[in-house]
Amino acid sequence: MTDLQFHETDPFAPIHYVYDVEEIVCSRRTEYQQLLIFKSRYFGKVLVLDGVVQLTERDEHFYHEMLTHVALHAHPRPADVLIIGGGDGGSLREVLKHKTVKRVQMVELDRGVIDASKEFLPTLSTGFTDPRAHVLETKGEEFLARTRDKFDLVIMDSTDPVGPAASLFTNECLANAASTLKDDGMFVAQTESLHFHLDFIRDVQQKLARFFKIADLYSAPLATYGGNWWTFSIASKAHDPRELQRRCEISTRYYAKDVHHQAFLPLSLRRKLIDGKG
Ligand code: AG3
Repeated sequence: MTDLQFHETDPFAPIHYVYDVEEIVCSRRTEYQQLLIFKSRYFGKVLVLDGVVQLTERDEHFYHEMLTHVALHAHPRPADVLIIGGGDGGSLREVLKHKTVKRVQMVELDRGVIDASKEFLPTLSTGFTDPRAHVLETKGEEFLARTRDKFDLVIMDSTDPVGPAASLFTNECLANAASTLKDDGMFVAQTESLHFHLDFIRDVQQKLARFFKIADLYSAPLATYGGNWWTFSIASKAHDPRELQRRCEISTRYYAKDVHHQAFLPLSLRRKLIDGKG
């Protein structure tokens, strides 16, 4: 134990973690939120927004690889990708690993997160200098409501769906996400823990099923998010997200072909949890 500790105040989970802090790297108020980066001996640098841990250097690859590569491999040729949120750059870094990707539009409201990541999280923010990356500072739901661009893939890398991020999961916003996709487009969002947020996950799955041919759910083990059994809701207009359309040729630490298959909920469990049957 160190003398200095960080007590997480997660308004969306019935559990709160305490971290040993080695050093405060950055603590500042952005235009929208309180931003803290501290260093922990085990987790490396930890990014915290408004008291909630967003990522740690130790386990962020589980989250960012799984949020991005499942859809990127289930789509035959992802070229135009939209990332909503994700200002730390972790998702952007992963998306840019794919040579098929020609353009990534990131829509992040808080420039302060991008700036802090560029300054203090160099392993996350590598993608911002890539010529394929474009950043727009505006609200995700507003961008989706008015854009005329068409994408192969929409990725929602949001904070917990309480407060500002709640408006990304409304019927209206998800319908707009569906219409901004091409005919064989895919959508994926981080959707919290199966242990703690089942009602939220069910709600998102039911909404997605209205706007897409396929709505499905997969998970990844996260060390640092309350509930740990972390989910990603994926939806698709044509291709089955459980199937890989392309060989996995990129370098990853956790994502792999067999991880892709194994990550999806067994159908019997899905029926029970999401459809309330069986
Ligand atoms: N976005 C998901 C953060 C969830 C945090 N929740 C929590 N700790 N209870 C992370 C953004 C990383 N790019």
